Amino acid sequence: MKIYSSPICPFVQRVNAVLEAKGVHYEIEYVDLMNLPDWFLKISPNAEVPVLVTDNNVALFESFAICEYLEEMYSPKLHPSDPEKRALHRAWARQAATQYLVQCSTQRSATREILEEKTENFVRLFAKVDKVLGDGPFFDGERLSMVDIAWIPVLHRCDLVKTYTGFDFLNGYPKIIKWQQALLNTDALQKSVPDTFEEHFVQFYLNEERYLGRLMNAGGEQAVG
Ligand SMILES: N[C@@H](CCC(=O)N[C@@H](CS)C(=O)NCC(=O)O)C(=O)O
Repeated sequence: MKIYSSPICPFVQRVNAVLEAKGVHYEIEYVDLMNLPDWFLKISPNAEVPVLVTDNNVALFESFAICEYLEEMYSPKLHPSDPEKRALHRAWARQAATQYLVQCSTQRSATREILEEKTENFVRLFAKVDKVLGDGPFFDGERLSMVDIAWIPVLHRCDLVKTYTGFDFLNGYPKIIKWQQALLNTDALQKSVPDTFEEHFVQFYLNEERYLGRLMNAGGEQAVG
């Protein structure tokens, strides 16, 4: 199977992490989002990545639907078997996924004021999940599940922003930070992005046009105060 991809797309990362957690073999082809080729537009109804072309040559789109397809097709199962628990996991996975683009937009803020305003909205996500997180290390205890994977793109990006700029979206949420650290150590996260991920991330989100880029170049949150 083949996944059509873009290096820093969170929706792609979610699908890749499921493929990695299940040990499914796949190929990756990057498409240029600024210049989408006609053949890609024919297989991607919304002109978006990810698209996963199955071994039966069927092109699947929408990351949520792709993840559910992979869950039905391949072991180990990442959803709990109990239907109520599974419904709750899907609901908490959706909380994260609906914020992928909110996080992207927050990270792209041009000024400190815009960043703070957007952060206030974005971090509501953490206040909600903080109330249901258990003792960890993962969302549902010892076992990595589908809901963890939906949170990987969000928590991975929070870590990069903190590392490079000192700006901490997770300030005040020690339980979420512990969960984030557990996820950062999984193969599913490590292998869900290309080797050049950080380079692309820094180029796109931490350039001089973004407040976070200027913060990084000034030596980070502490230096700036
Ligand atoms: N709802 C879609 C969203 C996918 C999406 O927004 N992908 C972005 C990249 S992260 C994209 O391809 N945008 C098209 C563009 O930038 O032209 C999904 O879950 O797969």
